Amino acid sequence: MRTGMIDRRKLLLGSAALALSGCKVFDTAADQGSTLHQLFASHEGLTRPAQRALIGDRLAPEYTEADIRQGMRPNGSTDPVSAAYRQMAETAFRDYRLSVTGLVEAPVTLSLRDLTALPARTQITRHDCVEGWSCIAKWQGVPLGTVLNLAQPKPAARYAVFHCFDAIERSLSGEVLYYESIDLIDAYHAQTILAYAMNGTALPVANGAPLRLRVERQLGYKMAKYVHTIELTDSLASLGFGRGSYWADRGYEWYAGI
Ligand SMILES: Nc1nc2c(c(=O)[nH]1)N[C@H]1C(S)=C(S)[C@@H](COP(=O)(O)O)O[C@H]1N2
Ligand SMILES: [Mo]
Repeated sequence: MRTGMIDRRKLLLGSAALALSGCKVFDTAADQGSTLHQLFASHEGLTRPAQRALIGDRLAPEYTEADIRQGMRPNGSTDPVSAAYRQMAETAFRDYRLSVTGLVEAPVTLSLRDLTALPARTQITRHDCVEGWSCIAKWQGVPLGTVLNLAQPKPAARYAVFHCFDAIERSLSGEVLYYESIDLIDAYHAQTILAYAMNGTALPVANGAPLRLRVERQLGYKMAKYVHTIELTDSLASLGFGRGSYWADRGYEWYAGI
C-alpha cells in the first residue's frame, strides 16, 4: 500500500547521487533552474493569488520531439483494479464514457470517439513530480475548456473536480478513489487538456488510459489519470477532507504551481 509521496525538496541529495551515478534517464529537480521555479521553490508560503499575479497567462514551456529522451515514467496508480475499469480496458475502452456534471446547464456524456472527434491540441511538455523527477512527453487531447463548454457551466461554477477509477489507498471505511480539482482559470488555460494519446500512441494504462488531465503549470499529482467524471462545483468543502485533492488532503499544496 502506498502511504505517501517523497517530497522533492527533501530529495535533492538523492537526485545528485543519481546524476553522479551517470543514470540520467530522468531529469532531476536540480536541473530545473528557471528563475520562476526557484522563486516559487523559495516562497512556498506564497498565496495562490500572489503566484497567479506572477504567472499571469504564462504558458508552460513547450519542447521539440528531440527533447523526448525517455518514456513517460508511470507513477502512483499504474493499473486500476476495479472490475468496471478492467472490463473496459479489455475492450479497448469502447464502453468508456466521460461524464460532465454538477453546476452545468446541460450535463454531457462523451465516448472516446466523441472526444477524439473534437478539435485536438498537441503539446510537448515537461512533467515534474513532487518526488523530484521530470519527463518530457508529447500529449494529445481535447482542451478541457472545449469539453466544459459543451456542458455550459453555470455562473456559480468555480472548480472542476476530477473523479478517477483508481484507489491508491484502502482505509477502514473502504477504498479512497483518487480525486483532484483545479479552478476554472486553470481549466480554461490553453494548455489544459484531457489527453487520450501520449508520444504518438493511445494513452497507456500505466499513464492513465483512456483519459487523463494535463495542467501544465502545476506539479504531476494534479494531472489526474483514469478520469471518469468531471464535476463543476462552487466549493471543495465536501470533497475528501475538504482540501480539494487526494494529495492536498495528505499535506501537499492544492495549488501546486511550478
Ligand atoms: N488517478 C490518478 N492520477 C494520478 C496519480 C494516481 O495515483 N492516480 N498519480 C499522480 C502523480 S503523483 C503523478 S507524478 C502523475 C504520474 O503520471 P504518469 O504515471 O503518467 O507518470 O500522475 C498523477 N495522477
Ligand atoms: Mo507525482
